[in-house]
Amino acid sequence: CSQSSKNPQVNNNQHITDKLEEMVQKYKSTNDQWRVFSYQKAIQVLKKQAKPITTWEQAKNLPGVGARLADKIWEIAESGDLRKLNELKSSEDIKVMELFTNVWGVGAHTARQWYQQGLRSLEDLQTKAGLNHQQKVGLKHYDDFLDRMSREEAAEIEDVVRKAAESLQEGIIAQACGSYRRGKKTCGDVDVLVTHPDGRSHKGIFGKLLAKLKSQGFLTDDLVTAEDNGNQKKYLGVCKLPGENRKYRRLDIIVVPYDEYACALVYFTGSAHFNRSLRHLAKKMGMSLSEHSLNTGVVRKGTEKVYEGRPVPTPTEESVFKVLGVPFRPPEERDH
Ligand code: DCP
Ligand code: MG
Ligand code: MN
Repeated sequence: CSQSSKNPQVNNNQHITDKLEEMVQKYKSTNDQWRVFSYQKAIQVLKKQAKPITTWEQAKNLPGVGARLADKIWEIAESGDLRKLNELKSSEDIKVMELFTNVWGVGAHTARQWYQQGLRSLEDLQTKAGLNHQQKVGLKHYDDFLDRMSREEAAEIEDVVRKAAESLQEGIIAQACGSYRRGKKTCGDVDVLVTHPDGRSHKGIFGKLLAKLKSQGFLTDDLVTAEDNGNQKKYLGVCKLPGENRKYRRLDIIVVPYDEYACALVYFTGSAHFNRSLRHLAKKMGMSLSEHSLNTGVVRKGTEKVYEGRPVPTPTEESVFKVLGVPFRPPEERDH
C-alpha cells in the first residue's frame, strides 16, 4: 500500500515477503503486536530493495532488521522455507483441533476430518458440519461443559437425584462418586451411583428415576440413555438446577445391583488413572477387576482372556483392596 501507483516497483524479494506476510497474520491472531510491527516494517524495506537479498549480512544491514529477523530472512532466501512459520501453522491446526475436540462427543478423528474440510470455528460446525445428536448438545452447551462446577453445586445436584430416587424407593442409595468423592475442589460433572441394599429393589428404578427427573425439568438433554452393561444401567445427560443463573451441567447416573456395588463404587470413584493401576495389578496376580466384579483364577493366553475366572465376594471397597493385597486408599488419595 505504501507503493505509489505512479511509481510502480517490482518486488525483488517477494519469495521472502510472502512468508513474512504469513508470519504477520499468525502474530496478528495471537495479538503479538510488537512482532507484527517489526515484521511489517521489514516487509516494506524488503519490497524497496533493487536486488534480491541473498546473504545474512545483506539482511542484517537493512534498516530496522535485527539479528533474529535476519536469520529468518536468510533462511527463506537459502531454503525457500521458514521452519518457524510451519511451526505456527501446525500449532494453528492444534488450536482448532482443541476447539473441536472440546465439543462433547467429538474425538480427534472427527475433529481432523472437519479441519481437513476447511472448518475452523464453532460457527463453522454449527452451519457446515454434519453434527449428530450428542455433538449438537455438546455445541449448544460448549462453554458450560468446559466450566467446572464447585463441590457445593455438585452436592446440590447429587441431592436432587437422591431425593427423587428416595421418593421412588425407600432405603435406596444414591451417591456422587467421581471427582466429587475424591474430594476435588471442582467437578467436571456429577457421577451418581444408585443401588439398593436389598439386592433387588434397584430393578426398574432406572427408567422411573429418569422419567421423574425429566418431569421436574431437571434433566434437559440426553446424551446416552439406558446403555446396558450386564446388570448395570448407565445414563449420560445434562441437567440444570432450578433458579436464576444456573449453568447446564453434565450428569452421569449408573444403577447397579448390590452385589456389584463395591466394584462399581471403586470404578466410578476413579480416578481413571487409579483404575488402570488397579486393573494392571489384578492382571499381574491372575485376577481381573471391572466395574462389575473382581475375578480370581483368570486364565490368559498372551493378552487374550481364555477363562474369565470366578467373581470373589466383595461386600465393601476395603475387601476389593484386601483381595488385591494392597493397603486401602481413601478416595482422596486415588488421583494417581
Ligand atoms: N472412568 C474410568 N475410565 C474412563 C472414564 C471414567 O475408569 N475412561 C471412571 C473413573 C472416573 C469415573 O469413571 O473417576 C468418572 O468419570 P469422569 O469422566 O466423570 O471423571 P472424574 O469424575 O474423575 O473427573 P471430572 O471432574 O472431570 O468429572
Ligand atoms: Mg466426573
Ligand atoms: Mn462422568
